[in-house]
Amino acid sequence: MEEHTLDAAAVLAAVYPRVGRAVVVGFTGAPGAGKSTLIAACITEARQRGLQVGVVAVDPSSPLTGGAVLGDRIRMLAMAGDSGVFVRSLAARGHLGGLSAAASRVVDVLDAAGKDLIIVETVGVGQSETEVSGLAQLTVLVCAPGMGDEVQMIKAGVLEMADVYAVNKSDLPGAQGLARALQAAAHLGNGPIPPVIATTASTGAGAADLLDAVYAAHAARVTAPAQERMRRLQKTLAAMAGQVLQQRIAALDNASLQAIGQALLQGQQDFPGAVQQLLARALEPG
Ligand SMILES: Nc1nc2c(ncn2[C@@H]2O[C@H](COP(=O)(O)OP(=O)(O)OP(=O)(O)O)[C@@H](O)[C@H]2O)c(=O)[nH]1
Ligand SMILES: [Mg+2]
Repeated sequence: MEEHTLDAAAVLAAVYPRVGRAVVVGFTGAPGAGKSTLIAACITEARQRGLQVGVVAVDPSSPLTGGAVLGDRIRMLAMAGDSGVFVRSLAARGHLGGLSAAASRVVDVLDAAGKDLIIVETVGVGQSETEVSGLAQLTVLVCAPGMGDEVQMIKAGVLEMADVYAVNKSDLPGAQGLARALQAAAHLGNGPIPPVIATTASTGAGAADLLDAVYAAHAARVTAPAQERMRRLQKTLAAMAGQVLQQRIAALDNASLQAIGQALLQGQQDFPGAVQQLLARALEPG
């Protein structure tokens, strides 16, 4: 297991000199908001602009759906034989740490392989998604009317995390009201004010505007490839180290765990001390 993680690291060493050129954008938002459909519309638009596209779909919530999170439309695009589109879907098979390590490796490899635009789809608006979407340079928050989750998102701090807001399903009632609410909320953060883009993913309307907004937000950042490479290298290293640590902890023998637990229960050890001890045990050379 650990060898597997570190084998992947050897592959990455070869690709890293070429990482940092792609625009990496995360699409996040509540289940059913239309992320996959919107990504498909953006792929079509990006291909018309001559861009090579990679998509990584991540489902941290469910080991059961497998790759089902990925919209059929995206899959159809990929299977239509367009070699300019590469799609990879990742589901939570074990720990989240493993998932974000796997996702960051796929993004790095796609970048090194020359994809111009890499889109990462994550479901939901919680902590785990923030971790995964941290791989991206930019985040598009996909909202849709009638889901009643605007207020919840503001609470969760997700609005502040996004660089562009897409009001999808603009063909449905309530879309204009939602756009106004988002425009008002956009002014609350300290950074640049995210633009609010109306889209109807099912027809492709607004996809060109959304892509323009993504590229404009990216241009405003002006990160040199070398800087971006270093940022991503740090993310990938931290994710891999986290994965190795989780594997080591899972592999600890019951006796040592029991000894640490006993010491804690008998008051010979406090919690921070017990955690330190467990970490030290996990990191002992095998
Ligand atoms: N009316 C309308 N329906 C849409 C639009 N975009 C997507 N849908 C529909 O909304 C449903 C959910 O779309 P998805 O693209 O699967 O949404 P998602 O956010 O990727 O969903 P999860 O991956 O499950 O979180 C599908 O039935 C789509 O056909 C739109 O612009 N208008
Ligand atoms: Mg989806």
